[in-house]
Amino acid sequence: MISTPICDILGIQYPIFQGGMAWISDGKLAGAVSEAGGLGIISAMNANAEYLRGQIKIARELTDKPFGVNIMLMSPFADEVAQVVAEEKVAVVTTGAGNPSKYMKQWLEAGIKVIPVVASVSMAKLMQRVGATAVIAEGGESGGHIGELTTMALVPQVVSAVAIPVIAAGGIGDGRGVAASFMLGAVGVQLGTRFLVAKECGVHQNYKNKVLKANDIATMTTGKRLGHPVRSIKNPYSKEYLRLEYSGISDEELEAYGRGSLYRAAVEGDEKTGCFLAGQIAGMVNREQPAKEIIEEIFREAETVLNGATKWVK
Ligand code: TUI
Repeated sequence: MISTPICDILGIQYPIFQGGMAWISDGKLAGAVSEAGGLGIISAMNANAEYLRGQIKIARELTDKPFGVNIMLMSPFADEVAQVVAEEKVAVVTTGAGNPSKYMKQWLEAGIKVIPVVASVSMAKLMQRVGATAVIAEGGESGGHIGELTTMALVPQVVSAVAIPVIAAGGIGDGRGVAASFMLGAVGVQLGTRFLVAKECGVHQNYKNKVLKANDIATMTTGKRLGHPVRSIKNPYSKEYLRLEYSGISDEELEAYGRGSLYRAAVEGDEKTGCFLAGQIAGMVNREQPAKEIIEEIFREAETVLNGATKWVK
């Protein structure tokens, strides 16, 4: 069985995190993933303290094992949910879409292990300096808000630059990706899109079906003009967004067009006006499975790959 230092540091069985996906990763999904031996992560997304407290309670009812909360730093509620995780003494906090330095003291004093998502070497070094337990190096193959570098280029450069453990994310969908991540020097992986189709994931069925039907070239990026590139599945909404980006409309009008689009996709399943965030591995995902089965299948495959790692190399 595959085990790495991050398993001992966090008290988890498998070195796999379920990414915090806005409007998708709730207490039920995170609880199921943690109970199956991975690290489940609740997304605090753009919701308030009360929502987050409710989801933490749900996860705690499902498992006694550690789980995490992801704080999206662009959220207008970032300050209040940062306070909630400290009060609730959540085991792990991951952050995304920014620099969490201003919250570090508060979290470290509460005994929380902080594992920020980084998209560059400089941010990884800064996070090490301010006390992060580990970093998640996320390549632009991911769904949602993304950086510039690919996983293949980013992970080894971050591994060489910091002494803390590195988790690889972006473009990992199965055991081959997990094995490759270990080869790049990562101690673990974070997967979002693959867990989106977990049986325990309560996202709208239309969203799951979009991921299940996606092929390798089903995603595209929008939002570069506003400085926040986002990867989503091509649909009428994302194609119109891209057109508007280059149509000369104001930033405010463009932001107004984007508002509510994740909610419309994840909660309402609106195929025309929803923004279906997903990673490039959507094309590898073709069936719904319980979280436990996903994790076990991935690590069975990773072990097989690692044992035959020299198959093609004479
Ligand atoms: O955060 C994510 N993925 C997300 S957040 C999200 S919600 C959203 N809603 C509306 C618009 C945009 C997003 C959907 N998906 N992934 C983690 C991630 N963090 N990827 C890249 C980064 C990142 C980028 C820059 C982390 C740090 C960073 O630092 C820049 C700086 O200097 O502050």
